[in-house]
Amino acid sequence: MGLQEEIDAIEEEIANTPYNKSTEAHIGRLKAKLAEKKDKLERQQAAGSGGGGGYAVEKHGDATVALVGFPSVGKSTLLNALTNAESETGAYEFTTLNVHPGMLQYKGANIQLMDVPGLIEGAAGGRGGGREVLSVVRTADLVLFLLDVFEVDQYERLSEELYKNKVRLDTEKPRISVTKSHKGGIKVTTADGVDLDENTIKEVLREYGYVNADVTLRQNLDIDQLVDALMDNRVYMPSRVAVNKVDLINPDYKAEVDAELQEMGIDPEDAIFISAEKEKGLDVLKEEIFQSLGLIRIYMDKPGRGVDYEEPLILTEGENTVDDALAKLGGSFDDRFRFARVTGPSAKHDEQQVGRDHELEDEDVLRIVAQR
Ligand SMILES: Nc1nc2c(ncn2[C@@H]2O[C@H](COP(=O)(O)OP(=O)(O)OP(=O)(O)O)[C@@H](O)[C@H]2O)c(=O)[nH]1
Ligand SMILES: [Mg+2]
Repeated sequence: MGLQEEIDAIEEEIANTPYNKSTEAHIGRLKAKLAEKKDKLERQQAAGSGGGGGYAVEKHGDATVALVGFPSVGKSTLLNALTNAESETGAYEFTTLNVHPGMLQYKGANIQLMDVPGLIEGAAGGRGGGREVLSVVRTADLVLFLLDVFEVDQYERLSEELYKNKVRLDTEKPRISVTKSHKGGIKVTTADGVDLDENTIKEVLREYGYVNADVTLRQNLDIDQLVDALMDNRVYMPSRVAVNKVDLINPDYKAEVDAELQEMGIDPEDAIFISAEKEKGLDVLKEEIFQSLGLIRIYMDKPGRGVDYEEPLILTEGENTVDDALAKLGGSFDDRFRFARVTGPSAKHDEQQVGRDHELEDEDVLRIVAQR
């Protein structure tokens, strides 16, 4: 049996096995096996097509957004409206890749937007240009779905495609720790509220070759999330939904769009309604992108030059310490650092003296005091 046939057979067996407590461990094992075989098949295809897997896309700016949508929904129009794409395109090495980048400048941050048109045509099963396009999506910090106001159900196809390609949206990486041991088999410790049977967890781990190990689950996971947690090639990132061409609808139709969004699990309040062509709603969209990326602005107080409010240092909510600021500043600050002074939202009082692990917030003013 070829690899593809094996995959088909396992998928069929999973589909035909009713899920309940007595079949849970068996399904767990099947899903673990399935994930492994799919990865193997993908690696074979990558090798066959000369792709080699490690496709590197250069990142520019403070953060990257992948713009994902069906043909003709208005991706290029939006990119041109938001960025300086036309003038910048030549500067990037995307000639062999069907990806169009542009730089959005907003609140002092440089946000790279990537128009990835080939996702739907090429992605299924990783053929054609799909894999390269997906590697671009996988390295992004945010996925922005762009939907046509008359076809918002496209969202399902798009998110399915990303899921199949190991992109996990709007969810944290599952918290689980696995430590190999020398004897005693697989020992499972679970936090309160974990529904999976110990036996299921063991079966899944055995499928991945563990014989002796200590496993701790700190949160409730289903089988798919457990498999995700054990495979190290899943990427986790936030996503937002923008609905384009709203200039074409009359106000009555909006309720219908809202209902459709709701049906797909999208709160219409969270969707961003725009017209890329008429440049409507774009200010809201920019702000939502900025917020979703968790970007924060740090105004540097430079000795003798005052506070620079024009070009803030951009950090993210996850990497927002003084240490992170030093790293981003580069140069010799790091070695010569004595302390910092902070004024603003994160400071208890103006000019608060802080150390390296102080966590900065949006619009803090930061002064580094260094040794001479
Ligand atoms: N009425 C209206 N038309 C729009 C809007 N945005 C884009 N269009 C039109 O929709 C068509 C497709 O727009 P593109 O920007 O080329 O779409 P795309 O998503 O880049 O398409 P592909 O590159 O083929 O994937 C063009 O004729 C645009 O003028 C909008 O907000 N309102
Ligand atoms: Mg286009």
